[in-house]
Amino acid sequence: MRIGIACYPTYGGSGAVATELGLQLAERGHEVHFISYAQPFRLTTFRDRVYFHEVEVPHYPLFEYPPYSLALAVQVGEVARQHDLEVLHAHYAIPHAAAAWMAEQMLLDEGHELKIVTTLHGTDITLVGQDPSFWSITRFSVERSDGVTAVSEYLRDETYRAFQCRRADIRVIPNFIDPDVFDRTKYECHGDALAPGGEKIVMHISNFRPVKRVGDVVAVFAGIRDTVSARLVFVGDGPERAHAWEEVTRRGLQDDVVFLGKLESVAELLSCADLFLLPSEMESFGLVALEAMASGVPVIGASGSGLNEVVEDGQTGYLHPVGDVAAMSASGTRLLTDTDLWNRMSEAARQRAVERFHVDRVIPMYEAFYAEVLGS
Ligand code: GMT
Repeated sequence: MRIGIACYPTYGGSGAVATELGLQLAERGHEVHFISYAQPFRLTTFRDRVYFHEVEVPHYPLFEYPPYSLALAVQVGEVARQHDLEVLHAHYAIPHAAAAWMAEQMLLDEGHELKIVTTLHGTDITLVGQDPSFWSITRFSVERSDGVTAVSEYLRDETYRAFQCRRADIRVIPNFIDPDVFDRTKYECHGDALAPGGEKIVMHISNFRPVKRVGDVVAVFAGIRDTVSARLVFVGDGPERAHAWEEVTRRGLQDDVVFLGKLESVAELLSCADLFLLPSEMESFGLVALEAMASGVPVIGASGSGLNEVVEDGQTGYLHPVGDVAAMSASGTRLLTDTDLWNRMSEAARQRAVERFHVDRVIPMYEAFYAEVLGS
């Protein structure tokens, strides 16, 4: 198949999933064309059958807000014409699904039929899409896509609830991992540098948006630190980093917390983690929790959203209500002080990640879905 992928190129879940999916599809013999305003951050080396098309938005004095969605629609149309694309896969509804629909309409006038598949990732539905400025276009884009997938049952149900998209038959295709990449036995752990005194390593990786509740990460760690010799390692960056640092200083934990900033070597870092914290207000899925589990790291997180479909409470980690930092600290302390329990959970986490979310199990679901949408 000849497939276009429109996605965000940045450090974040939807861009990571879109890029890994495209690379896997190319390895399976498909021709893949990425379309975005910059090279996706995980697309760093030459790969056979993989192409990148940059979207350029011209600057003009009248454009206080340069119309990226229009430039994207034009580029999707161009790439579809030049490479005879069959499917355009839009990752994150806003603006990719809307721009894809515009391109589809322009191409139809020329007799070129391009099918649009949209994958909903999370905040496009649960946060941004529900803003009154975007609600109706998000609903329209979902309903006008030829196929729609959501990364969890939670997100599918939330889409039906918030947008009443009765015309869309939303399929759940979960996120995936390559267990050969996320394998703690493959990397030399940097434990000596991160925890020079042999402390347990508690980790959080995110884009530090308010939804991640990084203040809770610090509070949960503080509770664990009361009884366990441990260090907290933050990876990533974003608007709440200053707030996280404030919480660290307010609690006098400066010597026990390290901020590494944005790093791409996530698998390597996870290989020396003992515990992963993800107390988000909401996660449609929680890809980073899956990456931690595949690396044999139990997860402590917040219940009530898509994370429940990834972390099996009491088996591969513990989930507690959003904001219940005391319960999260108690579970983390228990895990880090009971070696048998930790070994059991670490093994179960890896096993669940490999059995349910293996890349070789999930990519064929997308291939089958494209074929269904194409009617072949
Ligand atoms: O909030 C993020 O972490 C980024 C965001 C994105 O779209 O880039 O992540 C969302 O998509 C990921 C990949 O499908 C999911 O694993 C995350 O759970 C989801 N984030 C939220 O729902 C908050």
